[in-house]
Amino acid sequence: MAAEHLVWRELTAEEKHILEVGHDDSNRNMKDQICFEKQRMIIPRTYLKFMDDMYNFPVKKDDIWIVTYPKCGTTWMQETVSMLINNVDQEYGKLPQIFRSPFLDIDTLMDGNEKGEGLQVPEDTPDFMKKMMEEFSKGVIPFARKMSGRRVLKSHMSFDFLPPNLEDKCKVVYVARQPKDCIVSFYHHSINMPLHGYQQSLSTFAEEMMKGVVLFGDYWKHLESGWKLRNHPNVKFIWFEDMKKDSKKVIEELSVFLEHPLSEEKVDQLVHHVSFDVMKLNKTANPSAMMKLPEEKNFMRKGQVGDWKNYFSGPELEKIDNWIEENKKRTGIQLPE
Ligand code: PPS
Repeated sequence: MAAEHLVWRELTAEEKHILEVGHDDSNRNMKDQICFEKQRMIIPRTYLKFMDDMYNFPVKKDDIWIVTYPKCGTTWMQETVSMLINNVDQEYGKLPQIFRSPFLDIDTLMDGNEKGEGLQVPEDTPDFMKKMMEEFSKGVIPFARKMSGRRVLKSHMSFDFLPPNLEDKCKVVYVARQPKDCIVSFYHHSINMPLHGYQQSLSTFAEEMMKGVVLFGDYWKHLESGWKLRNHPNVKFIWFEDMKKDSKKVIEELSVFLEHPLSEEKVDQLVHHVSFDVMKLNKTANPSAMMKLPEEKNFMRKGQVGDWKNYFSGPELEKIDNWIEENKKRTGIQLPE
């Protein structure tokens, strides 16, 4: 089945310019992007190769899809869910998270990336994992299709791009984060990750977020696609901020939602396992290890609520706040306190 509702256009001269000057040459996919206007999705052209396979991905009833706009708590949720449904088994947790919970869009970002930077297998990797990596490198979608057991799949694409009526077919967890922290986190990710090669200031990045001219497009369009489904019985809509406030409560709710009961002891173990400091040191859960990132570029940066206060003030803050207010009014979305 072709994804006929997914109509794309070339970027305008202004959009092209933003991406062209915004990125160095470390990943040409960041400069060569297209726009799906209706969804306000901006994505490397390479997505066109994977679009139909993604849309037609065979969903299983016991799948769990984690759908998020970037930097909203995806990795944290992937670790939580994949360990929850495996009874917080530490042996299972030794498998790198990318194998336990593959990122279905990763080939779009990496495809044809000549420098090949990104995921690297450490020398001491056991043979069975090298084999998994080999399979993974051939294509994440085929890899995910072949996964056995209950699958935990991650995507940053909004719902129009995912298998149709996904929420009727399996469980979906949508994680959202308030926009100012998302901007700050996304900016740092974009300058720190070799796959991105962003080279402008935070102020410029914030402007681009407000225009929706960043990888994975418009924050609000994406959030709206999850917000609309928040009352669906197969969808769990979770704020990053609520995970911070009471991670135990969220885990208990997830355990009910995913129909996977955990003892009180296991819940406590999981709360500990996914706490920021523990996850930061966990080489299989923190993507920094596989990317061989130096400490100052750690993927697990701060993990805080309200970090934006260290970056935005004055007229810039006013502009961002106006953007937020307008979009809240337009969409009816209620952000967390
Ligand atoms: S990505 O690259 O889009 O998948 O990033 P994503 O995982 O969605 O978001 C990364 C941010 O989440 C923070 N994080 C956590 N915060 C608190 N506790 C835990 N366990 C945790 N794990 C990840 C991570 O630090 C990024 O946020 P910032 O604000 O940049 O620190």
